[in-house]
Amino acid sequence: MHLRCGAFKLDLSTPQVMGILNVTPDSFSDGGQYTHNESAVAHALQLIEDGAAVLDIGGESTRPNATPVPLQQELQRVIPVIEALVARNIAVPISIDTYKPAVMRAAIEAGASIVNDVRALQEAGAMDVVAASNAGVCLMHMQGTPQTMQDDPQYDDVLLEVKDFLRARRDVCLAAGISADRILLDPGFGFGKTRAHNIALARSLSELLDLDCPLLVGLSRKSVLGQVTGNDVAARLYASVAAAVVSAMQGAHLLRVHDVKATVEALKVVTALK
Ligand code: 7PM
Repeated sequence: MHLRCGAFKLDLSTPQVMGILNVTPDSFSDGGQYTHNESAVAHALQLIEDGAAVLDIGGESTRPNATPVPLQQELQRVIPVIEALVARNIAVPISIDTYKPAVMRAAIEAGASIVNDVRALQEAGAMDVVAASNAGVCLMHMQGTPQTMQDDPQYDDVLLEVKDFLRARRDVCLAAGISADRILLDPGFGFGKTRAHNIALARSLSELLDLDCPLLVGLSRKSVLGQVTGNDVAARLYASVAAAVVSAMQGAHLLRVHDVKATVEALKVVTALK
């Protein structure tokens, strides 16, 4: 099992980690663009040293409840960081977390190798941008929109609905000429799902392997882990590592996490004991 993405062929025969690169503007300082870029690059190099196989960089626009980030601001936040990392010849692919085709195009042009799209390329023009490139793509399931999705999510059968959606989006990609080995599928934990929905999905994750694409799982620090442990977001490390281990044991190929070092170490045990 592998993912073709840009110039990379990512080996997913053992579970790997996608490190979440922090490019959130620091509310305590006003360091400007240069400080922003410098600290993002330093964080990225640390994530690689910690064992990340992919870096995921996002300008915040895909976050639940986020106030929409204007296009120019999103571009200004992420593109210089991608350029700086590519200039350093880093050994891992860069993923761009966006649903906006213009950001996808600029990021790929700057050297990003994967498009991580919480809207699964449903935005007008997004499919064409990825199809015209050799980038990989992560198709994520979401019910509703980030602004309202947690209001009252409802499913008859959450696994079936997520699986049908991911199959349909995968098939649209295949028809557009994006081969299956460029596609990651992601059930989208926390995106229009209650605690019960998230737990039902996590329990039956392996069912999604039927779709014949590698699976990406993002449970790191998510609210379902807060509901289970009673811990706030700053104290969800152990729960996040446990969730990554359980997901990997169910067949997840790529774990999107904040705490790369701890997760990579835990996944080594999963790999050794499998
Ligand atoms: C606040 C709440 C801030 C939630 C950030 C988040 C995923 C993703 C995100 C995921 C993929 C987070 C989320 N989650 N992309 N982007 N899969 N593919 O915890 O689960 O980072 S945003």
